[in-house]
Amino acid sequence: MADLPDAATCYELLARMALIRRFEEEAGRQYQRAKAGGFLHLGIGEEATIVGTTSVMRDEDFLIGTYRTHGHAIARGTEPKRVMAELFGRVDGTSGGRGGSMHIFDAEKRFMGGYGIVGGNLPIAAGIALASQYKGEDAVTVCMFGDGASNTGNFGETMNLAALWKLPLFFLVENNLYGMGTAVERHSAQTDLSKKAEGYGIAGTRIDGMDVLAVREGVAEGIRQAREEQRPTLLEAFTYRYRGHSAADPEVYREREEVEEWREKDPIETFARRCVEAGVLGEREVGQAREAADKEVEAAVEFAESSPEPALDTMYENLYTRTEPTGWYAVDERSPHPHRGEHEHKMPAAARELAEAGAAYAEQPTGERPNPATHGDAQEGVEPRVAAEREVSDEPEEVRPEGGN
Ligand SMILES: Cc1ncc(C[n+]2csc(CCOP(=O)(O)OP(=O)(O)O)c2C)c(N)n1
Ligand SMILES: [Mg+2]
Repeated sequence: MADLPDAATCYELLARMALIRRFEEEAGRQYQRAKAGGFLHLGIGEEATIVGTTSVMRDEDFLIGTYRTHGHAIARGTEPKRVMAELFGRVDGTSGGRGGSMHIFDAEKRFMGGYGIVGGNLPIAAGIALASQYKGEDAVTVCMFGDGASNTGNFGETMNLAALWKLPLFFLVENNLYGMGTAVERHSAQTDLSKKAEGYGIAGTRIDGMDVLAVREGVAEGIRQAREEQRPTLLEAFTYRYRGHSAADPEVYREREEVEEWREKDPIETFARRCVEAGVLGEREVGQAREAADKEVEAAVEFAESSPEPALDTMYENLYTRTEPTGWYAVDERSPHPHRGEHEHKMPAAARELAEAGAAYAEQPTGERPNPATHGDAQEGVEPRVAAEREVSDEPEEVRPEGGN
C-alpha cells in the first residue's frame, strides 16, 4: 500500500474527490428537474481514478477523456460553476452552453474534452502528443477512456502510432466493468485490458482505481516514462460507477448486491478513514472538506441558473457549415423519438426555416415571438411531431435504440 503523503496533499485529494462527488449528485438532481438537458453520464464512484490521475499531472500536461468527464474538468481546475452552466446550456458554460454534459472543454486548463464518440478521443490524444513532440515541448498527454473503448479500431491504430513515434502519451483505462450494459467478459476476448496493447509495443499494468494513492503512484510512473523516456504505457484502473451508464439506464444487467459491494470500497470514505486513522487529518478537517464541497456546488447551481441562454440568432455560430446550414442534430434521452433535425434529406429546408425563425425572433425582442418548432411554410397547420413522422415515410430510416448513448 502506498504511503500517505503530507497533510496538505491528503486534504487536497479528499476535498477534490468530495467536490466531484457532490457536483455529480447535484448534476443528477438538476437533470431530473430538467435544468440540464441532453445526455448525462455521472462518474460517482470513480473519483479516485480521476483525482489520483490529475493530482500528478503538471499544468502544462494535457488531459482528454470521454463523455463522463464533469469530474475530470473539475479535477483539472475548471470552476464547477462553469461546468454546471454548461450542463444547463448557458453562455457561461465551458463551451458557451453549446456542448452540454458530454462536451466539457477548457483549453486554458489543457482539458481537451469531453468526447461523445467511444474511442474517438484516442487518435486526438495522439495528435496532441505529436504536436507537443513536434514543438519540442515537455508536455505529456494523458488519455483516459473506458473498457468498452478498448474494442474500437481507434484503440489499435492509436497504440501503434504512439509506440512507433514514441509519443509523450499515457493511456489510462477506466475499467468500470461495463460498456453501457455489457460486462467486460462479454465485450472483450482479452479481459486483462492491461495486456491489450502489448502487441503494439505498449506495456501495461493494473491497479486499484478505488485507491487514490495507488492511482497517483501508477500514473506518476506512466507520466514519467512518457516525459523522460518517450515511452507510452497503459494503466488499467479498476473502478465502478454506482449510478447507471447514463440517466436513462434501467440497470437490468447487474445485481444490486454488486453495487453494494463496490460501495463498501468507496474511494472517498476509505481514504478519509485512512487519513484519520493515521492521524494525518482530523475528523474536523474531513467535515470541512465536505462542507466546502456543499457550498461550492450550491454556488455553482445559482451561477448556472442566473447565466443567460445563448441568443437564438447565434445558433449557427461556431459550426462547420457549407454555404448555408445543412442541418443539426438534437437528442434528448427523455424523448426517444426522432427529432425534426434528424431527417437528413429534409435538413436544408428545415434548417433554413429554423434560421429564419431565429432571425425573426432576434429582431422582435418585445413583440410576439415566433416558435421555431411551428414557424414557417413547411409546418403550416401541422403539429411538429406529425410533420416529423411524415418526413420519415418516403425513405426508410434507421431509428436509434432508446437510450443510445
Ligand atoms: C463509436 C461509438 N459507438 C457506440 C456508442 C454508444 N456508446 C456510448 S457509451 C458506450 C459504452 C462505452 O463504454 P466504456 O468505454 O466502458 O465507457 P464507460 O461508459 O463505462 O465509462 C457506447 C457503446 C458511441 N457513443 N460511440
Ligand atoms: Mg466502462
